[in-house]
Amino acid sequence: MATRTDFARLLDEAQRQGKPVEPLTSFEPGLSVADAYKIQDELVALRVSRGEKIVGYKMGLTSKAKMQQMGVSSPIMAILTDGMERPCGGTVELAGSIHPKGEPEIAFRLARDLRGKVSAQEALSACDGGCAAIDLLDSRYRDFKFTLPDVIADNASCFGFVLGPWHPAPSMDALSGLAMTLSLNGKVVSSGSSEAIYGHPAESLAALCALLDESGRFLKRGSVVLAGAASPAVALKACNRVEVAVESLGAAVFDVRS
Ligand code: OOG
Ligand code: MG
Repeated sequence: MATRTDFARLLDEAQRQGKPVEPLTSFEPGLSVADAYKIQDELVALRVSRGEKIVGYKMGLTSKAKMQQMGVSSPIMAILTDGMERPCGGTVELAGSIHPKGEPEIAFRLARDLRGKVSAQEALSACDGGCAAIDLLDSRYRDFKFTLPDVIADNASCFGFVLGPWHPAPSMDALSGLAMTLSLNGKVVSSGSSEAIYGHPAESLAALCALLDESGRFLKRGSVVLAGAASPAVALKACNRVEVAVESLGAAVFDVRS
């Protein structure tokens, strides 16, 4: 029987070689959510052992649009490392990825440690910035198909992320009902509203804090958090420029190296 370490290595190799694998639940149908989070930790530990640093977290499947798109109906969290960040305005190499997608998101930056069960307002007041962000996904599973434990183990399909310029501490009101778009080569291909993210992106931040607390973790000062996509992810095929714009929070953009 495969161990958690075997599964983490399988996903790590799939990512490094750009070759898809079968979902872990096809080998282990009883794989639990708790076990999947332990595999996620081991998967990220392999990156850390290669010199990457944990810089924050992301929430996923926080909007109805995403849950419907992926057929998974529960929000999840994943771990972000510095090796995943790509500079805004820079060029991203997509060769070597399996089936990359982009999503329109909002990111937060923590000005102080935040721990335990907090309200959305409390969570937001611990932040000193918000920005438009692109979540770059690349499921390690064949055809981007998975169940809840599979996608958790695969660190919520994390491939990379791009942060736009930070805007000073946004208020609850200032973050509700913001139009969010993702454009490929200047054409809008996915759009939604910030309230599609868990009702409000700061609710997603508070939910993350509660999830981390379950395993004795917390959000450290300086951490970056992606709150989840407001609208469906889009395949990054045959495109040169990817841009996410969020009303009053500016834009994050990158060019694709082909
Ligand atoms: C899982 C990651 C979901 C989001 O923002 O909903 C996610 C996936 O769809 O592959 O990042
Ligand atoms: Mg996302």
